[in-house]
Amino acid sequence: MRVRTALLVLPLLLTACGGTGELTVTDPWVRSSPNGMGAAYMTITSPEADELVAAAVDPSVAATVEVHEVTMVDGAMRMQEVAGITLPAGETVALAPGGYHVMLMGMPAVLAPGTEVDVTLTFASGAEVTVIAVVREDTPEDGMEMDMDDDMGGGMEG
Ligand SMILES: [Cu+2]
Repeated sequence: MRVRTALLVLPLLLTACGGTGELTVTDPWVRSSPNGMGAAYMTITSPEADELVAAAVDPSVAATVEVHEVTMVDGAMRMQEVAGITLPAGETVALAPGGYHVMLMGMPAVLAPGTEVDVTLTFASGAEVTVIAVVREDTPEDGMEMDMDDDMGGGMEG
């Protein structure tokens, strides 16, 4: 007696997980200092080459929001506004203390650790992403005590 074995081959349904992935922002957090300044940090991965060009928060959190980088000038840490943060395709770019950050200025109140802040990020591609960043304990020793590159004295809005 012959046993016939029918081998059923199920075609694998490949899910569309290649192609255009999504821009992802992970681990967003905020530092809030008693001097009315703070910063938002996160890591960003863009599937295609893009650039973070602007950020925004509610005016009750900070009057002014800029995209900054920290540079060393004559051994001293300085920070300055940048036109944008380049995001090479598929690479993870970190905004972290001592490097790129979303600068928060003119903060009317120090935010307590655990406070959630909506941070809206605008990219050169036109994409806009809002993330919820959580305020962490302020740790002054890792880099907020810096000279501003240009004169901030007169221009602060109150
Ligand atoms: Cu800054």
